Amino acid sequence: PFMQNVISHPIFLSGNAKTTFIDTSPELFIFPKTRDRGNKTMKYIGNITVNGFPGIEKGEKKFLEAARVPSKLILPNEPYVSAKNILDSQGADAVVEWVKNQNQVLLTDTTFRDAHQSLLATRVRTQDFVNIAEETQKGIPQLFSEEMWGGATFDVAYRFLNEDPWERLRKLRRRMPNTLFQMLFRGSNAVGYQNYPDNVIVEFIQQAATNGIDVFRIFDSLNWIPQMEKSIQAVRDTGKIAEAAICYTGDINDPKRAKYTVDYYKEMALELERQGAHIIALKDMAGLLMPQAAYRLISELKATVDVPIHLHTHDTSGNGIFTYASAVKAGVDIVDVAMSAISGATSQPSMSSLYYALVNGDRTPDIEIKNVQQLNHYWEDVRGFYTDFENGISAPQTEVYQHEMPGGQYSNLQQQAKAVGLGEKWEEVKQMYSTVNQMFGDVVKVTPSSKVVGDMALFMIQNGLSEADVYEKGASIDFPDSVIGFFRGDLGQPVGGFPEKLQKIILKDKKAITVRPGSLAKSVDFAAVKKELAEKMGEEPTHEDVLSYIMYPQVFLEYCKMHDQYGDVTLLDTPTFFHGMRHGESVEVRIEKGKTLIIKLIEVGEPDSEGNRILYFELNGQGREVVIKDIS
Ligand code: 3PY
Ligand code: ZN
Repeated sequence: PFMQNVISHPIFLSGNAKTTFIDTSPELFIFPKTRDRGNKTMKYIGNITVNGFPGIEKGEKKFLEAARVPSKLILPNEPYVSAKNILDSQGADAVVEWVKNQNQVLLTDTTFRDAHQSLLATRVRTQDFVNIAEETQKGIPQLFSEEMWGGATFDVAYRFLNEDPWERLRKLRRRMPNTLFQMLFRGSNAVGYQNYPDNVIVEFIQQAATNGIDVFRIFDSLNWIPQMEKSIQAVRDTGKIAEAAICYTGDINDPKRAKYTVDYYKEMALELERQGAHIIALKDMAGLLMPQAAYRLISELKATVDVPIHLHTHDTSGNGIFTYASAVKAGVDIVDVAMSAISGATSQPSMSSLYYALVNGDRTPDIEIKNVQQLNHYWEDVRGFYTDFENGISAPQTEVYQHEMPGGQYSNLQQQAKAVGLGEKWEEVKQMYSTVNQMFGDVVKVTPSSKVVGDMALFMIQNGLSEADVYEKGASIDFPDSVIGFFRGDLGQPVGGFPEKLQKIILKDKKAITVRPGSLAKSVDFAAVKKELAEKMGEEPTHEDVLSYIMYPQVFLEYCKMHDQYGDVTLLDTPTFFHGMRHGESVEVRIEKGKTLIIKLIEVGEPDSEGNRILYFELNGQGREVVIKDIS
């Protein structure tokens, strides 16, 4: 029925309304939000049109078509029983057995997480996943999993995209009920860059599981197992799949590098299996695992542990497919790949390339390649929406074997360098990154330890410091906070311990710890934080809000402010979200089923003496004005 509110009710309009009328008709005080939503959306568009999107150079909005969604997917004759169906009906151990019984190599698609984290600064928006989610499940039901959460996606969603990452998870979960959802979990660092108290880790895992995560890839940025134990157990307690990761660094086949040997990796795998890992991931976050090393290491790991092995690499060197083909020969169970259009270089190797590398063999992935190719057309188009965030690497770079920078960090550090005016010195930054790694004792470099190495490299170049300078003048130098924290043991203990001389120089009179930082941290009182947050938000936060606020207090509050001001901007198409509108352009915003806002920008007025411009819009055919302060 048509809902009306009090001011349009006939009794009210007749002037006969008494106070009892108001008491007995509370539903009349529900004011529809539509007008508000329209205004907020126009405000957002107006602001971007006038002032541009932070971090993007202002320019003409390109003419981009909506991305092509496949129309001719080939469907299996019978419904496919997926890994997700097995998890839901028989539990995690049954999935493990199912994986072990496969002859084919299984695939995880990283398009929704690591691929765009590594190529497009993690900027792909929920809407661009939502629009292809159902087709992805329909077209490739055989995927072992879709990696779609965690890593940097969590804070980037709030920080740069004005999105709630939990909502992304729920939206995709509804559209892909038969696909395992995988996330990258930084052990004691959860989805942040620092250690959190144990009860935060456990609570976060439970909420992630409740909202739809099935496979948790747990790693520690220094390969320090004490930092992973709680997470492995917490995932097991939810009934989901605990995939514990070994981060790969160095080169097992280089006789000059004695730190990270085959035996080192084998021992770590055995310990993770003992800790209860359902699957062991070999996480080659920088793409350092060369083909012959892959054959050797996977063979050794397969002979050492009983659980399946899941290999992750980045294609930075251009050797990714060769590495995977060698690993497949050695018996790897699952590998990570991405849609071609968003694969290669610092991202994962291409799913369809790998398919043809293995076609007509005994371990060929059981996928419908024509479907994969059709889905790829969509990603060819979507990549065009994000050209502002490209990292500029379009060809293989074998230098990664020297600098060892993770694929997911490359574009981030590049941005960080630009922000401090070192954009021109990128080659030097890469060189220094490698020097710092050796100064630190050759550490595992992955978020957040990789960030510490990057921070130190930038710091040294900015201040014109050489390695020798650090040792000679270090006593009078204030090092970056992240570096001090690292040497204090805040991220845990590196393999082989800290280099003592440098530790003294950096810590000065501060004391280092050798125990797990989580064992010293006080548990978080969730009820108290909830109360504090409620006051700041002016409304009751959800449990997910509370967790986000604990991880990223400032970022989360900023997001709330933006959300109040602009409403749900996730519904805008991506070119409009980043570039606003052209004069005369119309966009459609589907705000709910059967309700669409049609917004047309008529004209942008000249600024008044205070810089305010009036923007003339039409909202569903009605003229509207929005005032925007020009700060561009
Ligand atoms: C992350 O932690 O975000 C990573 O991608 C590590 O490889
Ligand atoms: Zn990765």
